[in-house]
Amino acid sequence: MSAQNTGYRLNQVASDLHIDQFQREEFWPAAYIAGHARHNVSHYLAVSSPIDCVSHGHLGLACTVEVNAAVTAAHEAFLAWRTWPAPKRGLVIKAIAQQVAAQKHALARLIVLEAGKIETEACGEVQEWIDLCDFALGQSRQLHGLVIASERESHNLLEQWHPLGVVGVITAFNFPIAVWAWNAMLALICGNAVVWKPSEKTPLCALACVHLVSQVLQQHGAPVGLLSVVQGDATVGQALVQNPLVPLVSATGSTRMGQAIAPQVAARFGRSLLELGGNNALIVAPSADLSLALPAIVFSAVGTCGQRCTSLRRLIVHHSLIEQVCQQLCQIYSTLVIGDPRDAATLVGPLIDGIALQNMKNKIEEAILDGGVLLTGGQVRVGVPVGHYVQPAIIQMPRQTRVMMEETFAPLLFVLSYRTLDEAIALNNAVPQGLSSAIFTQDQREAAIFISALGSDCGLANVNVGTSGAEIGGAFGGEKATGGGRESGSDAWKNYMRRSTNTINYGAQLPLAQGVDFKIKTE
Ligand code: UN1
Repeated sequence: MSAQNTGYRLNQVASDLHIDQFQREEFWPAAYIAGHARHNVSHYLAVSSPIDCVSHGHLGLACTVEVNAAVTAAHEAFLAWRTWPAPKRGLVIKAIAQQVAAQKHALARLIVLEAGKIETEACGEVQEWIDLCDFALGQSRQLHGLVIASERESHNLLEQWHPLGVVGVITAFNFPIAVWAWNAMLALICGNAVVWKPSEKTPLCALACVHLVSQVLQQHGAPVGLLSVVQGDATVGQALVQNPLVPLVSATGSTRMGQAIAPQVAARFGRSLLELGGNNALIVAPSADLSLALPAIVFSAVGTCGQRCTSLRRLIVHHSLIEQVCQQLCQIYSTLVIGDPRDAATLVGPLIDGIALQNMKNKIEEAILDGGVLLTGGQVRVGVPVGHYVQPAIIQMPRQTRVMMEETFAPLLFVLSYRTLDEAIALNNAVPQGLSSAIFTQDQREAAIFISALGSDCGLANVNVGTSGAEIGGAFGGEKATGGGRESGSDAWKNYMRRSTNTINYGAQLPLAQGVDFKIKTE
């Protein structure tokens, strides 16, 4: 464990971000609705950092009353906001980007303290928010519809996009800011309002974001009810999911969570946008450039302590290289600095909590019973600080067993060997999830097959790039048990709008489509 760190603490960062004003006698607000904090001192959770498990206050929990108040305020705000021309909305998003850039470092430090990720990754996460603002600003002048050739004379057939209303956003602890920002910045640019239920493990990141955005909204005369936060566990999410004034619920989290949410939203004919579990694989082909493949594998497998939905879980190596790759990976793993994420030298911070740690240990035991060989890691790191620190582990497996079918949200990498590309692709695709995948090869034929319809069945399929660390410009999401949603770049904005098809007759006749001749007597 490295010795030096700048030792910044929550009270200091909270004061840099001016959110300390919302704490009352050790209680953080249960909700922040239309610019006002709401407290609940009878129903709360302890707030602590995974770095040292020291409590720094209590988080009041919202109830259905607060959720419904936030949705009502958001709906009112939406009614006004949708009348703003999109490029004018873009100027508000531009100002948000400027504020985020000015507070980038403090926001990153809050992520470090709450999620336990290292500072460079936390800065990258805040950068995703800034990048998404830039993207949304450009999008504000490109919410294009279509003019379609009509089959009727003197007719126009148009397609327009309109905002939906209130978008409910549910996010996970591992990207406490970026994933909300992907959703919120696009939802806002499209003319919607947002009610956000963040993870109860990272409530202060949400408070900092909503405070920053609310100030910008106020400065621009935009309705401050456009963004509210309701804090709490699944019961709070449930109230959001069931509210009929929420036409779209965008949820990021486990497959189990998505399975609970989607039918409820569908039952009231709402839409869901799901970004659920991944179980990502990377293929190392015989021609792979290992000087690229090895660092990509390590970053994807141990970055964010293996707690990204895009983290690498399964490594599929050509049999001719397996010994060399395993040996070199073990050597690199032995150099990883594990410890306090505030230390500049640290590469692997803590797991989010004791449950995650126990889960990783259980999965290692199960894999060994399946015939797996633990090549390195898996030990709990004892020492100061008292967080849930673990050595990233690599297990060589004889075949793809049941334990490899589930997503273990921890730095646990399974290794398999393969002989033919078909076999490697079949292994890649043989899990329930379909988020991210990668191949390292210098053979163009192999690369092209991997990203073709006959190759990876995932939403993200990369060549000579690891499974994690996607840019915001592409559509982000995956297939199968990952939920099918696409967020962030490309045309993901369409998820936050409804399509209106308009047929306009500028002639003096009323021809019917498909040549229907419907003769009525008009005298
Ligand atoms: C997530 O883990 O939910 O591609 C999102 C990546 C990041 C986003 C991960 N840009 O790893």
